[in-house]
This record gives sequence, structure tokens and C-alpha cells, in this order.
Amino acid sequence: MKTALITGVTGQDGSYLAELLLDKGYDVHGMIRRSSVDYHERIEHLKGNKRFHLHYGDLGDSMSLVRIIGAVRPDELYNLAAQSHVQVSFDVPEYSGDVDALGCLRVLEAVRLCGLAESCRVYQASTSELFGKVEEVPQRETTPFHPFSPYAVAKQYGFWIVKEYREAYGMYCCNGILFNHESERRGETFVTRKITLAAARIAQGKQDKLYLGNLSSLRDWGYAKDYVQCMWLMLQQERPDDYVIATGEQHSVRDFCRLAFHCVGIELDFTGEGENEKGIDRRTGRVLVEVSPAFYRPTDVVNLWGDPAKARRELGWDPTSTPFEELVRLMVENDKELVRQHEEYRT
Ligand code: NAP
Ligand code: F7E
Repeated sequence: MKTALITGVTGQDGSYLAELLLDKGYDVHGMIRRSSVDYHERIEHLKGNKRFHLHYGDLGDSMSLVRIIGAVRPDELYNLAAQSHVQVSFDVPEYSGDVDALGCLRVLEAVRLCGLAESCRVYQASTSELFGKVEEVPQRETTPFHPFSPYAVAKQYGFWIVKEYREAYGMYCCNGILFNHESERRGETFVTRKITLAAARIAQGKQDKLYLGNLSSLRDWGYAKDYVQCMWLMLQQERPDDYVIATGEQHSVRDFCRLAFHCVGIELDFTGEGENEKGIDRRTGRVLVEVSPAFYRPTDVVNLWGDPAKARRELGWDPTSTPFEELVRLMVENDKELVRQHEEYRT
């Protein structure tokens, strides 16, 4: 039986990866942070499993990493923990740098200090944000980086320190350059989930309007459940390498909005431009979507589109298993039910 350690196990990806590895028969250890509430929504259902273990630690605390890694002695370590919100990284740039850049170094160094450099394989959650102010479309492994936020600059350090440890110490460590991936478990302030929740609430008369930032921003959105399989596949290869993981399809925030509202029976027409653009309910004429500059970023990444050819070829991964329309539908269906239950609970 293999042993895996997941940092960021309470997050969207961590929770799906834990499920995947438990299904594969792994002993799964997750690192959690102390918080004032003990409820971890995304992994609560796994807590009774005898092969699922939790340890307190923090990417900002080397000693906790050495303690956990030394005790667990994982065969595979997935470093998913991060301050993962790009807009928030402009508000907390130093913290984002500490956790997302140095945190990755701390993990790698802890693996080495625990004498596991030859036995423990490490996955680093790298990101399409590294391409930032893009220099090529679509983006692939050879596309030059141009990080465009404190988050991306920190993740850039993580990317290079992983390569450095691979070359300097011969460690099996990989960067998964993952494009945006979403799900029913996506954090509620990322644009997709914000839209699917709002569509569900508006359709049930529990919200009047949705305020968004840049509607023209383009993303390559995939399904998180499909993407965690790639993380695992990267650690099963003969040699470590870095891979772009994407669907190869691109849509705007506006497209996402249109489709999400369509899934709750509302057809949206967009009129106007920039801050004056509005999404209007075709049937009633009501304005349901407006632009708020509060959601604009000092620098915004607006043209992400990945080329997953290498992952398809070398990992045998199918980027089309959950089409865009299906992803939006899954998220909206989930949120319709969530909004309905919430109302029942309150009454
Ligand atoms: P997420 O839902 O925001 O989860 C982040 C996880 O990191 C949570 O478990 C969080 O714990 C933990 N964490 C944050 N700060 C920490 C710290 N100082 N020490 C220990 N744990 C800490 O993120 P996600 O969407 O699952 O993404 C997983 C990873 O992939 C992240 O590294 C992200 O940057 C990267 N990534 C994500 C995407 C995407 O589209 N989702 C794309 C590319 C790369 P709490 O629950 O206690 O807050
Ligand atoms: O923004 C625009 C916004 O916050 C997507 C993280 O998982 O993926 C994620 O980062 C786009 C941006 O994700 C709103 O300006 C418009 O252009 O959903 P997001 P992100 O910044 O792409 C990457 C790959 C990661 O690595 C990160 O960890 O949508 N946008 N209006 C908005 N964004 C938000 N959040 N809220 C809005 O109201």
C-alpha cells in the first residue's frame, strides 16, 4: 500500500485528490490548519475512513512540515496548499509570497532533510497564471512566462525551485501547470462559482443582481475532478517532467454567465461596453448582471488558453472528458439544490 501526503487537503483539489487516492488503495494523510471551526466541508465525509489521517501544520512553518513529513514518510507528496486567490494576492502580497513561493521550498527541503529525496515523489501545484500577460496563444510547456500578479510571481518561484531540486538533487518532482479548473466545490469568490450561485439565487428570487469585473476575460476552464487524475499520473511516469493541463477550449466570463443563466431558464442578452455593460433578462427586461470596477485587478490575465498535447501524448490523459457545457450544468444543478436547501433550513 502506498502512502500519500496532501497539503491543502481541505481545498477543492485536495478533497478530490484524497478521494481518488483512497479509491486507489492509498493510505492518505492530509495537512490541515488550525481554525476556529473544526468543520472541513469538503473532506468531512472522509473523516471516518481508517486510511485517511489528518495532521496540523502550515506551509509557513518549516518545523511542522519536517515533523509531518518525517512521521508520514510519504511515497508521494502533493503540494496543493496555497493562498490561491489572485485578486486577494494584491491585498496580501507578502503572505502570498511566503506561502506560495517559500512554502514550496520548505516542502522540498523538508523532504530532503527527512532523508526522502530518493524515495518521495513530489507534485507541485503550478499554474497557467505563470503565462500571465501571454506571449503566445495557445500556451504550452515552451511558452515564455510573464507572471502578472503577486500570486503568479510567487508561483513562478515555486516552479523554478521544483526544477532546481530535480536537477540539483535528482529528486522526482513535477510541476503541473494547470489551467483553471472548477467544480461544485470551487470557492465561492472565484468567478465561475460566484456566477453559478448567483444564477441559482436569482432564479429562486433570493438575489436581485450579480456584480462582476472584467466580462471579456478569457479562460480555459476544466473540471477539477478530471484534473486531479493528471496530478497522480505525473507521479507515475518513468521520469519527472512538467506538464500543461488544459482542455484546449477557451470561453469568456460573459459566455460562462450566459450559459449558467440559461441552465436556470433565464436567457441573458448583453448590451453596452466596459463599465456600462449589462446582462438583461430577455423575457422581463430586468438587468440581472452589472459591472463593478471593485472586481477589476491592478493587472489582469485576460487570454488563457492551454494546449494539452503533451499531457495527452505522454500521460494518456483525455482533456475532453467533461465538456464546458457539462461543467457549467453540473455546477448550476449543485447550486440550485444548495440554495433550495438553505432556504428550507432557514424556514
Ligand atoms: P483552494 O480551494 O483555495 O485550497 C487551498 C488549500 O490550501 C486549502 O486547503 C487551504 O486551507 C490550504 N492553505 C492555504 N494556505 C495555507 C497555509 N499557509 N498552510 C497550509 N495550508 C494552506 O485551492 P484549489 O483550487 O484546490 O487549488 C489547489 C492548488 O492548485 C493551489 O496551490 C492553487 O494555487 C493551485 N492551482 C489551482 C487552480 C484552479 O483553477 N483551481 C489552477 C492552477 C493552480 P484552508 O482550507 O484552511 O484555507
Ligand atoms: O478569475 C475575471 C477575473 O478569480 C477569472 C485560481 O484558481 O485560476 C484561478 O485564478 C477571471 C479573471 O480565477 C470577476 O478578472 C470578472 O480574469 O475565477 P478567477 P483566476 O484569477 O483565473 C488560476 C489558474 C489559479 O492558479 C488560481 O489559483 O475572471 N472576473 N469578474 C472575476 N473574477 C472574480 N474572482 N470575481 C469577479 O467578480
